[in-house]
Amino acid sequence: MGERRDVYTDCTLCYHSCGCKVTVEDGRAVKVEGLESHPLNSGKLCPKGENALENIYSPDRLKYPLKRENGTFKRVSWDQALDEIARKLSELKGAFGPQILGVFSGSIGVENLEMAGLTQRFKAAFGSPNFFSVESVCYRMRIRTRQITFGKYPTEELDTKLYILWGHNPDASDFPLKLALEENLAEGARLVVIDPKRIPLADRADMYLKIRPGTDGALALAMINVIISEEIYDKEFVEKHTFGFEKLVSHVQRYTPEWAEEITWVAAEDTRKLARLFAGTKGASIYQGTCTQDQTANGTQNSRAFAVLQTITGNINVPGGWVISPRLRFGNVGLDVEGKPLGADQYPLFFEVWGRKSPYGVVTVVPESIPDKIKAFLVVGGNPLLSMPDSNAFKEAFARLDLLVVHDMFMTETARAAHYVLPACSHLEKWGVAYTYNVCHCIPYLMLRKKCIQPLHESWSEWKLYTELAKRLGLGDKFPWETEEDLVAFELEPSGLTFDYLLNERPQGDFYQQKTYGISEGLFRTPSGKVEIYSEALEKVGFDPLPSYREPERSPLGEAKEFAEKYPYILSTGSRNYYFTHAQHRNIEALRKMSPEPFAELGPETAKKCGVGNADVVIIETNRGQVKMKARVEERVAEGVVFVPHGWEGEANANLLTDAQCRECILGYPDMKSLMCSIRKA
Ligand SMILES: Nc1nc2c(c(=O)[nH]1)N[C@H]1C(S)=C(S)[C@@H](COP(=O)(O)OP(=O)(O)OC[C@H]3O[C@@H](n4cnc5c(=O)[nH]c(N)nc54)[C@H](O)[C@@H]3O)O[C@H]1N2
Ligand SMILES: Nc1nc2c(c(=O)[nH]1)N[C@H]1C(S)=C(S)[C@@H](COP(=O)(O)OP(=O)(O)OC[C@H]3O[C@@H](n4cnc5c(=O)[nH]c(N)nc54)[C@H](O)[C@@H]3O)O[C@H]1N2
Ligand code: SF4
Ligand SMILES: [Mo]
Repeated sequence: MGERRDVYTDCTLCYHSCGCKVTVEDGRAVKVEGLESHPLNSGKLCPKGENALENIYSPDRLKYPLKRENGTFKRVSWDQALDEIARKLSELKGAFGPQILGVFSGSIGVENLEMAGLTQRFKAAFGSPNFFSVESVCYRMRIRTRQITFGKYPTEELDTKLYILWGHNPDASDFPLKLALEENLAEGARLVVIDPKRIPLADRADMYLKIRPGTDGALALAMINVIISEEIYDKEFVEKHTFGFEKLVSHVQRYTPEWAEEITWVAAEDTRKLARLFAGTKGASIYQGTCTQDQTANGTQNSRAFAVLQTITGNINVPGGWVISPRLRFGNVGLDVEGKPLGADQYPLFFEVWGRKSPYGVVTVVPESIPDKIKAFLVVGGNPLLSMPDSNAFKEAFARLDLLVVHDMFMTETARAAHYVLPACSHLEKWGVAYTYNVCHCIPYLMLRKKCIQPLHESWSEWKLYTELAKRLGLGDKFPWETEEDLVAFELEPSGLTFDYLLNERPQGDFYQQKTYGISEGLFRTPSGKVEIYSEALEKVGFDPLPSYREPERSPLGEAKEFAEKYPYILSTGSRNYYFTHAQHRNIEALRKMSPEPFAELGPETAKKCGVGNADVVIIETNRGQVKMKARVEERVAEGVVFVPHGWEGEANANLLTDAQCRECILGYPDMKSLMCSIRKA
């Protein structure tokens, strides 16, 4: 028998980065298990993680670079592909300037220093500010909102006394939280679910509130109203640590629970009850959907209202509340570049607050920017033709590109539209940094992502791709790392944890800092030094400085009356599927068996009204397009609402229904949770 060893590393089949142990035999990974000592997953893996090897050794992996010629792909060498890509990029840069390059990395690149960081670096080295990613459809909205409120970025912890799942279903989407919830519920933690679908966790909740999609802000405002009018807020915290509370007091007078009931479908008495429960619990947290609230018309203001609720109940920097995690400093892989990314002028707060800039452009403006402003597009680890809103608009726009390059492990819908498709290494085939500080519930933990096996086929890591491409563009000096290990050592340097230490002494990873609770001097890095209940940052860009409510643009109560006649049902897309990450993993047989096909879900009365029976094939239509899939008549779903899952290809692609023009007004995020549709039997 040859060499057999166990390697401690992380799973990156979604962004959670659970710890795992990979057994490697004769250079082949043969087993993946959960890593017992990892604080996120304590030895367990979700079904995706358990089946990781089927993904890595899939026969469908891209094996070598491909070039599209006359509508078909032919095999080319890496040298040929990169030479030609570099030539085209140089030509376009010479003729139109460097900003015509757009780059994109997807959710697998969020927090991934090597993928998103190097992608960011590459476009800056080239001279373009146009870095797009899932950041402008997902999660950054809450980071931004908490930054303008707290000057920092507090997050919920895994353990708390009161979980308020507000459009968040950890059973499907948040494995670490699912594990923690199980434990804490058994020990008496309380649970509230606010969701238009009675998710299974709601059956075990103290309260379940069936809310109309897109109206969460109204409920949150009514809760603030109750907490203030019944004077059950944390007076000491408010007095010492907040700015603008008096203005909030008069502002929320009109947002009574009765006002909210008409909008949200939540009974006024339930709103009062929840407000009292929340205000009466020290160590309570709102777990807002990771993207749910972001993808509604009132997204930024919803996040603001949640931040204010945490604040006035004194649930900031207490165990079980929202906690400011110590920041880990990494070597800056990104680079500064002149100019603003597309979308920064329309949505200035997304780009900058108090001089602190972010490198991201707003992805909803991409379709309208091609070909005048963007002529070449590089996708590294994403599938925008399926995942971004309005697939038809993206498809038509991508067809106008002079150059589309995709680096992926598989032939995705986006790859099929590309001029060049380049094979990517999986996470087991390259070095990296795995850390869990923000999306992962405030755990300051870091580990080395190890290269467990050699790259399969002709796949390359992001480091190799960018280094080789940069050389051909005369930008080699911007990618100075001789090896992937050098790059990772550079990233780690400011953290004080070295590559060798994490490889040899703490292969299972290490806490990089202690969390501290309580409010210390200078904690809130806002202009007032306090929690800004009243936000001048918002006021400055023309929006309500206090949390407010806006009806969804596509709404039965809104202005679009004739719209509502044609599309009478509320459409929510993209509730997560436990077995897949977005469009990925459909090729893993064990997972596909668990979820063989997509279903549109609707309540029994709604189904009856539109003549749809269980398992009928239906057509769901919006102003942007239609999809076809089977219906599941499900009494857990609020009547009047249709749920369509995302990530399925072809005629079941949910983003044929979404609309890149239907955007949240402050940060430009697409509405994917409260649109309007019709549904009929096919
Ligand atoms: N309608 C609707 N649409 C949605 C959503 C919704 O709720 N509703 N949710 C949105 C959200 S929140 C998000 S975050 C986005 C996600 O959008 P994307 O991130 O674009 O979606 P994925 O399908 O995960 O695409 C990731 C791609 O990266 C590839 N990949 C995996 N590992 C590697 C690697 O190491 N290197 C490289 N180069 N490639 C790799 C995978 O094969 C896959 O093709 O989808 C959005 N789309
Ligand atoms: N298995 C798996 N896990 C994933 C992913 C995946 O693709 N697969 N994707 C990852 C990514 S990138 C993200 S962003 C997260 C997404 O994570 P979340 O955004 O938290 O999404 P879900 O957990 O599916 O929960 C969404 C819930 O919100 C409800 N909902 C829909 N519209 C509304 C509304 O308007 N208001 C309220 N209150 N509720 C509403 C739905 O019924 C559903 O139960 O998941 C991550 N985890
Ligand atoms: S939740 Fe599942 S897919 Fe995501 S990192 Fe953990 S084991 Fe992997
Ligand atoms: Mo996301």
